[in-house]
Amino acid sequence: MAILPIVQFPNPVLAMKCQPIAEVNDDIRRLAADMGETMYKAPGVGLAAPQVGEPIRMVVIDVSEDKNQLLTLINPVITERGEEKETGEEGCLSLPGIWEKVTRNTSITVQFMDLDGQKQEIHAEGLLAICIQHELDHLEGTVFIDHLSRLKYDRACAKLKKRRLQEKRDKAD
Ligand code: K1U
Ligand code: ZN
Repeated sequence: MAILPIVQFPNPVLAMKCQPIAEVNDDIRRLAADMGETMYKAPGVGLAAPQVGEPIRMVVIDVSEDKNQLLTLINPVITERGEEKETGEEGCLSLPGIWEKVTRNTSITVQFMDLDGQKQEIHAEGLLAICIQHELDHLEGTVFIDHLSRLKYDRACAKLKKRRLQEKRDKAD
């Protein structure tokens, strides 16, 4: 297994609509394992394939306390959304240091393929539902700050730029 570099916003791969996975083979299983390891190391609760430079429809998620419930969703589709919505703070490993409020459905049903190529369906609520929606947005080329007003989006980009400049300066010192 390997820790992969996480692509940083605004890399164009983060704005791509990702392609469906035609066959779940050993290459896909290896990438899923590497994505899981990369997510745990970051640390994060989710990671989408475009965040490691692969514009394909696969995400890994683990919202468990003990970090022992890794979910791999291949070609996931949200088939049902509950009526209720909630607004909560989100972050993203591709936009480190940025946390902003986003409104999402509190419960969803998702169909996907597992690592054996078998069709599965789960009903998700709470953080799992939020995280799935955040990761599935990545597969459409959407990052969480795309949900913000123009003003808040611009502020987030400016904060990111400032943070990166500071990091560069710190490295040079
Ligand atoms: O897509 C990503 O970059 C992963 C992202 C997922 C996410 C976080 C919060 C709300 C919705 C979706 C992250 O994992 S950001 C890091 C994070 O949440 C975290 C960091 C340290 C400990 C626990 C969580
Ligand atoms: Zn993200």
